[in-house]
Amino acid sequence: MSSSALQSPTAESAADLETVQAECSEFESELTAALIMRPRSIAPKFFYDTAGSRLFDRICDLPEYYPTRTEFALLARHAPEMAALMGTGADLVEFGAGSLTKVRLLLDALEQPRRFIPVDISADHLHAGAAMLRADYPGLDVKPLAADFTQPLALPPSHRRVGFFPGSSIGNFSPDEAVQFLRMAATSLRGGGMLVGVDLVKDPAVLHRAYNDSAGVTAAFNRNLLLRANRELGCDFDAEQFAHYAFYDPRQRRVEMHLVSRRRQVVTLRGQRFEFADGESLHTENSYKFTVEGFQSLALRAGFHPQRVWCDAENQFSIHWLTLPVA
Ligand code: AVJ
Repeated sequence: MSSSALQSPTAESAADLETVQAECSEFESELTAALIMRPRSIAPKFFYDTAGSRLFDRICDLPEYYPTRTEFALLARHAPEMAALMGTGADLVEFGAGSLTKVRLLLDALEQPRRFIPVDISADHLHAGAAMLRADYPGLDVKPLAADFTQPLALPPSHRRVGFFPGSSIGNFSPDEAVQFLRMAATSLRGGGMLVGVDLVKDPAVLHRAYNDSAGVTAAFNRNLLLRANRELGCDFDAEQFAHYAFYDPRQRRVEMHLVSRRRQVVTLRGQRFEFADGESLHTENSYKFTVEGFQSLALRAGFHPQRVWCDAENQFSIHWLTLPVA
């Protein structure tokens, strides 16, 4: 939340303030729960405070992190076809919009989307991106929604909506959660469809490098969760005393990220003390990888009709166009 937004309580900033406060207390209760349970784990959405969103943008530019540039190239190449399938005059809703770079390729190809509704949990980052987008697309009605897209969304009324869910963020969900999310998205997108970016199974060495970059940006992104807890909740994590550990498990088809305690240590959260044994882990993220058919069967379970899929020549990444019947 920027100070200027706090000083001018427009409807938008008042709603954001509520979101920030709700997220803050949700972070506190979820982190407390994570520290009590064994093994310890927390949802990856808590990575994305302003610092975390910035670190994620740096991940997207890393030479080892192939998903962003591969998906970007697919969008650049096929945007006209994608836009034709999405149709004209619909509201475009982006789930987990981040810095709003990829959607520009679609907006350039779409003839007059009525409205663009980027949804992101990171309010500051979202509004900064929305302001830049408005400057570049003066005719477009940009209505950012600072919200957790895993929860039901209060979207403005519309006769037809199409969704955009790039980046393989869907991989953060377990397969059952992914179906749940898709079902929820389907209720908002009836009669329309959704374009979904999905990372594919591949050589584990390539996956390993993507989550263990040599510049240490992914490690910093992972540790930012602890620094965020220090900033927002007054915790006393010594982030350097937690190792970034990321590996691909081919049996579950997922990359797991952990923060592993380098020694026995005690941390405090709102006066409660929690001990980490030497080598004890806090599991911070799963990033599932899919086959094209595997993703299509999840989409089918949620009521979507897989219509078209685009993959790069090396089959690293896929983008799926899924449609929804009216009723
Ligand atoms: C935003 C969930 C798609 O899983 O690749 C990147 C997040 N984590 N590097 C991913 C992430 C570590 C990213 N997603």
